[in-house]
Amino acid sequence: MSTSRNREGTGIHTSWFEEERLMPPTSSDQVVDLRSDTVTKPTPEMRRAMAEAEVGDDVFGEDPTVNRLEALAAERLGKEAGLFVVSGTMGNQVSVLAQTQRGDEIILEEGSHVFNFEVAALVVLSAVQPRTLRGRYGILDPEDVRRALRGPNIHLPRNTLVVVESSHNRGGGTVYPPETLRAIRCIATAHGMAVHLDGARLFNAGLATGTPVRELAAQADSVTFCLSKGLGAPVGSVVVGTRAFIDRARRARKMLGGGMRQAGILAAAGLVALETMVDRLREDHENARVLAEGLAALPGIVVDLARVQTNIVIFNVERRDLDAPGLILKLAEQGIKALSISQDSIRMVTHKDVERGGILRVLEALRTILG
Ligand code: TLP
Repeated sequence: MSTSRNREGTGIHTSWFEEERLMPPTSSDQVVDLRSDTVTKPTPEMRRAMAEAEVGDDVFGEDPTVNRLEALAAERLGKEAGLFVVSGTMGNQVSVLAQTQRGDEIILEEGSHVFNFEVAALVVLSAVQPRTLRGRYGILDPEDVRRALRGPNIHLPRNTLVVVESSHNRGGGTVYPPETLRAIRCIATAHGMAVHLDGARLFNAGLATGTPVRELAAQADSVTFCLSKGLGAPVGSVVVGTRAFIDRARRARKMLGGGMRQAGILAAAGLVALETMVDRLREDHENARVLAEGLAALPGIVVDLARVQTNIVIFNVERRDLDAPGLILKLAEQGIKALSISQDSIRMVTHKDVERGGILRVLEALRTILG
């Protein structure tokens, strides 16, 4: 396995870097790239907005475009204030830093991004103890959260934070029903705990549940959402919460080296993302459904259609002659990119830069490969 290229593993299984090295070169206009919605390119309108952005030094609070983005994000999510950060990872980690003390225990789902894919930052930066619970396709049962709570006892860590993720990446893009989020919030509040919502794909979750994002956000004290995934901006995420929380998160961002200067160039694209790209996520969900239904009809492919709720499709390869990494390589020969996330499962993520025709091409290629 190549470790030098191992920059952004998305699972326990990392051989996809090796797969990618073995992939034949294809010109980019022929490629259907379903590895992630992070591969989306900025739109012409974003590039124009970036070129024309009014800027200032954001560490002095003087970048008008960043200030506008933070205010708009807070307003959309019904919170007091926002903070522009470089990534979803930074958003989650400053949120944990701002809401915990060393030695606290935080509760989160065992497949969550914060626990699995943020380079153990929880332990390194916040020095908190993660207590993982098994959810159903990533979605926690509020009763499990209640049962996991510890009482006041000198021997025990303090429970101060619950982290939920919606949509849930490793769950396969599954979303929290609003009433489940509400129940978790009630339990947390009753025990003096905060809730952080990793809403990297919060707008997907909003569409899928038919719930305004501010109602989902209302069930959390802090929320991170990404501009650079399905919404198509080149860089950035926003954290929102109370003004006091954002003040602490801003200090944490500075400590991590995330204080940016004329960041309005990036925030300008984020504003376009937030203002114009949310509703079209619907198309990504429709494409994911077409993809999943097509996959379900293929020999040796197993996909749980109930799990396909947004723009992520995770399916299993159950054949003697081919495993998931092998299938990835065969797809790559036809200019189709996806990720194997274990020896027998593959993740495909739909997004704005793959239209329906691309999805049909993937299904056609799979039909040929799988016979
Ligand atoms: N997810 C990426 C990879 O890092 C796995 C992807 O391709 O799906 N929360 C969730 C739920 C995420 O899915 C991600 C990124 C993040 C946080 C982190 O965002 P970034 O990559 O901006 O740090």
